[in-house]
Amino acid sequence: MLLETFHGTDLRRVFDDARRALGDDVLIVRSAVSRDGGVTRVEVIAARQQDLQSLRARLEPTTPTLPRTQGGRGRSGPLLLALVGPTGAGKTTVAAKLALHRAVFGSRKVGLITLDTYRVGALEQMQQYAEVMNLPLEVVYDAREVPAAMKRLEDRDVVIVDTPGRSPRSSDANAQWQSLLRAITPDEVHLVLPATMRPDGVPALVQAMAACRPTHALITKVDELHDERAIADVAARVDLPIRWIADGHAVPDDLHPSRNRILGALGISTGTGATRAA
Ligand SMILES: Nc1nc2c(ncn2[C@@H]2O[C@H](COP(=O)(O)OP(=O)(O)OP(=O)(O)O)[C@@H](O)[C@H]2O)c(=O)[nH]1
Ligand SMILES: [Mg+2]
Repeated sequence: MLLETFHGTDLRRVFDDARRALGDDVLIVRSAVSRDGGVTRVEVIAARQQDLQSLRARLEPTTPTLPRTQGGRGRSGPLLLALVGPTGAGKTTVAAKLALHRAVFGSRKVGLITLDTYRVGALEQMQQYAEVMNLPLEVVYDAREVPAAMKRLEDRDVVIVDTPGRSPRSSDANAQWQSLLRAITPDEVHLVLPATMRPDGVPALVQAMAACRPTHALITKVDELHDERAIADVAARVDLPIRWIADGHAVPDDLHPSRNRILGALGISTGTGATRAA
């Protein structure tokens, strides 16, 4: 875990325990002293400075720049941003939030593609969003349809690509939509994962989604956490840059830049913020 909690009755001793467990670069994220029935109770939450720095370095403060010609590929046209992840993680809701949020792509022209033609109701959900948002939507069933769909969306600045949830049972279904995704050649692939998942399950999920070549992670359902610090444990395990987090059903308001929210949950704002255990 990124954050370790230490308990005791003496602050100095608990600091020492933290340093012994985490090494000399330990940072005290938070400490609390309370009196309970005449007994002093100390709780110290600590992390390795190196781990916090690597997390901080992955929290991207800005939205992507949208040149008409994408770097490296020499391709002109919209930025292609795909959302992948487990079933029910919040991909479609995030697609709508990204498309609509003024702080994300501002007044840029957004288009939508869905590859989710399997689940009953999935297409209707996306069509409803597209209609309400008044945005063009392309439904792609087959890789041969990709060029024509892209042609119809070529005047867009950004195209957000929604995908079906990863089915742990049907590798055929996964292979099918993943080959459509490869035909689209997205610039960014955000792995959408719920903050409520077990942090130690994150590496296996990243591995399972490797065929989609995720470039970023996007953590949803932060509102469902009992303790918002748990977001940092999921974020620390994913080892991908994180630009946004989502914390509710409301489209588009419940979408936020990751940086202040995750560092804020850790009680760290600017600078290192935390205290070195002296
Ligand atoms: N509490 C909470 N619920 C969310 C959040 N984002 C999405 N949801 C809810 O989670 C459920 C699933 O959301 P979808 O956007 O359909 O998830 P999905 O990943 O597209 O699901 P599939 O397409 O079935 O894989 C819906 O009830 C959403 O309203 C969030 O940040 N917080
Ligand atoms: Mg969906």
